[in-house]
Amino acid sequence: MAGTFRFTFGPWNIHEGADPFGPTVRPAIAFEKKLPLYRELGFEGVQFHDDDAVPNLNQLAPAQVLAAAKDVRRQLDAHGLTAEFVAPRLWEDPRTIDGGYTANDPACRQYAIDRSRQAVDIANALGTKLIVLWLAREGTYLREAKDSKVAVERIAAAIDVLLKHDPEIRIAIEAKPNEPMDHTYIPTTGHAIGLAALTVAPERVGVVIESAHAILAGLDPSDEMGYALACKKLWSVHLNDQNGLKFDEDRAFGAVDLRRALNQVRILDAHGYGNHGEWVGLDVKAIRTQKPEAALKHLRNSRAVFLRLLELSRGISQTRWAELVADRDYEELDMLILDALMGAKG
Ligand code: 3MF
Ligand code: MG
Repeated sequence: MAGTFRFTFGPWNIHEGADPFGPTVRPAIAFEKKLPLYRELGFEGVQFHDDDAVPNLNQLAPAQVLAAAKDVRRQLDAHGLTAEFVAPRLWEDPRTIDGGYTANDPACRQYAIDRSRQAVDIANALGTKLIVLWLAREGTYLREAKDSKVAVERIAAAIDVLLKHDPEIRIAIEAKPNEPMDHTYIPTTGHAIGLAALTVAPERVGVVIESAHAILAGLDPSDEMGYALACKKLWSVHLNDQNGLKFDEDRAFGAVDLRRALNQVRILDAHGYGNHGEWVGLDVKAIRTQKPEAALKHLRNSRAVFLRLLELSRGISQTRWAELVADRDYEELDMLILDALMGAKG
């Protein structure tokens, strides 16, 4: 069963270019100015952090937060856009400096839980039932600073609070092995799916897989996707690319390794990804050298590469492929794939 592909990105993917060693290099674009760009670029859905939808939400009363979120919903409707998910931003507030759900200070853990509960309310106002948890600071710089068993139990307990807060929401965990922390407690898809089993409603806890995060864990993103598909847990993807084990680059999809990108497209298409409403998220950033007027090309290119690889993948002779597998001639299969990637010989 072939897949159905509709695309999303988050407002943070139109980015001013700051990095840990230098300030912004492009002017900020207001959220209202970003929205019309989505359709122009071929995207139909928007991913949100809670404060992408409601800036400064910690300073607002709950009723004001909901009113602001409802206003964003009206803007989405006006542009023919859908909210894909809401993710609580649990890594910027001073109270999350030692982690959110795993912070050693109980008052800080409570802040993280309260803020996440509010993200669920924002998701409802935006019309989505999907919550994403990127567990950014749930880990350590110093192994001895936390107890890893207790930490995992605390993450599961926090997820339980959210699952009980709204019996209809589903939670997708976005695993990442490092950055900003040295090590995280939920580094891979397998860890995330294991964590689901510790919660009160495992069937409502799944994953979003980011290509770069899998690569940073030394894993192949398409195999991570296959694992999640086998477990019926692949509820979103964050496609991008990454040049080896260094900082999280969020390069355009396919920019580093086209074959690795092809295999991600192929596994999604082979198993009907998107036929139950799953979106293709592109978590990509323009490289810092890009001038302001040319700083959307990473989004355009990532989507275009996905669609070209889809066409390419579907064009490879399945008969020939099956013959080569049956014959265990993987060298010839290697060439079949490389030939497809290099285009027809002139
Ligand atoms: C970090 C990420 C995050 C998440 C986002 C939504 C800021 O490496 O990928 O982007 O994707 O928080 O879950
Ligand atoms: Mg991501």
